[in-house]
Amino acid sequence: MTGVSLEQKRRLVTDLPGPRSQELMARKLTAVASGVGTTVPVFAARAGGGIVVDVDGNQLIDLGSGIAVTTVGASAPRVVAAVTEQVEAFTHTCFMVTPYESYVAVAEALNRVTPGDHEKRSVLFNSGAEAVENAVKIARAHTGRDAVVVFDHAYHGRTNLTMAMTAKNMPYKHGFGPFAPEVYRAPGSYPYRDGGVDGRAAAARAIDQIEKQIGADNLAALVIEPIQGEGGFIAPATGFLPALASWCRANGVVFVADEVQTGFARTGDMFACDREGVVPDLIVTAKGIAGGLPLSAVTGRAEIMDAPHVGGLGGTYGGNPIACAAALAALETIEADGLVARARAIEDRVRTRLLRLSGTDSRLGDVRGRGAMLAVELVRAGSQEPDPRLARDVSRYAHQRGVIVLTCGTYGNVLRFLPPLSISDELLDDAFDVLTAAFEEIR
Ligand code: PLZ
Repeated sequence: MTGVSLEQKRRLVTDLPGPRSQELMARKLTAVASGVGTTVPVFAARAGGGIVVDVDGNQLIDLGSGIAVTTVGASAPRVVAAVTEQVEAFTHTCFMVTPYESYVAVAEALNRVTPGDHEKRSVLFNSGAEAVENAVKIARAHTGRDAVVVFDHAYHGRTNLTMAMTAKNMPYKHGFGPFAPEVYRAPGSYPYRDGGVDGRAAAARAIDQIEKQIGADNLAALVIEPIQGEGGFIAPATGFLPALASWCRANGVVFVADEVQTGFARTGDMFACDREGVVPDLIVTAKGIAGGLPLSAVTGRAEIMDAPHVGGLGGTYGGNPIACAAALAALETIEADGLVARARAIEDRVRTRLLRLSGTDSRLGDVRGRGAMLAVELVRAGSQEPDPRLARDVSRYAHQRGVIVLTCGTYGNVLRFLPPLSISDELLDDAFDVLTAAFEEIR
């Protein structure tokens, strides 16, 4: 099912990192700005299915997908073919200069697959942060209002406006201010840590604060990740998102779903909003949209999307033809290969393993997430006190044994699992055997 020629097996032929990776890391230290960190100290040579091959010939299991990007795999056959064909035809003309069909086709596809059957328009960009910024621009143009509300534990990017929207100081914001004005933060829904407040009550709490501190009349947009990603894979209590969406509708506030991390089959639905039937006014997508090529989008109600003046939206590379070709191929792969169902099957398999572990080890405080976006929040045994050291130690243990696993969370204590949907069951089982051993050995 992977369609790639890489053998789908974990195999270590050197200690990790191997000698070639160490050499490259030494070069990185003298050539690359130190502000850019790396999670796993191996350099990639090839990747596909559920495997990353490093420059020493080690084969690692990929539970990260390059942070939820390579949902269809890192060398998905349809994506490789489409990109190759496009790169031979032309690399770039700029859609704002001489347009090309694939941009229009991606917009049509996004208008079709995103939640809601109302009339939609789309616009394409390069990164998630750039698309979030543009969603705010569009909402401001439509409403004539300035304020934007975001939530505790939110992550929306690293550009100036999106730094203001992101909650966590370190490493994203520290020393990089001043930040954009008119961004306000509201309390969200964090079932593990907010004492069992249900979704409706959590929404009422947020709405009360928004009305008192901002005023609905001043609010252009409410921007929310339907499952928070970098903040800790926090799925809000049922009812939270629908209540916020209906308050927005009643108050003329543009409801923006940031599905940069959750979109395109990742959560076991095409979009995370689909689970509760929430229809956002605007939806922001990136990451999984294009099989690893840089592409992002804002899609939404035609009357909102068409509010900015002609020429008001754009950018040199937005909707680059190679990225568009990749997106059409990635979407075809998701639909033809049944990857939404595959994400649910991965959830069953991984959740079973995590619950088995958490049943015998109280340091696994909360198992959560959906589809192939699952996580475990680590705490000190018998408490809810975050344990970022354990998250770091377990992930390092896994990295040394050839399993790429990422951490996240406001407290840095969440292990998150984002395998490509092209991964085999055998690789998942092997990876979770390694993680099980990690929890047994690390005390
Ligand atoms: N919105 C919900 O998850 C990117 C960030 C990694 P860009 N998340 C990974 C890092 O440390 O920089 C993200 C996201 C959500 C927006 C973004 C931003 O997307 O493509 O990284 O700009």
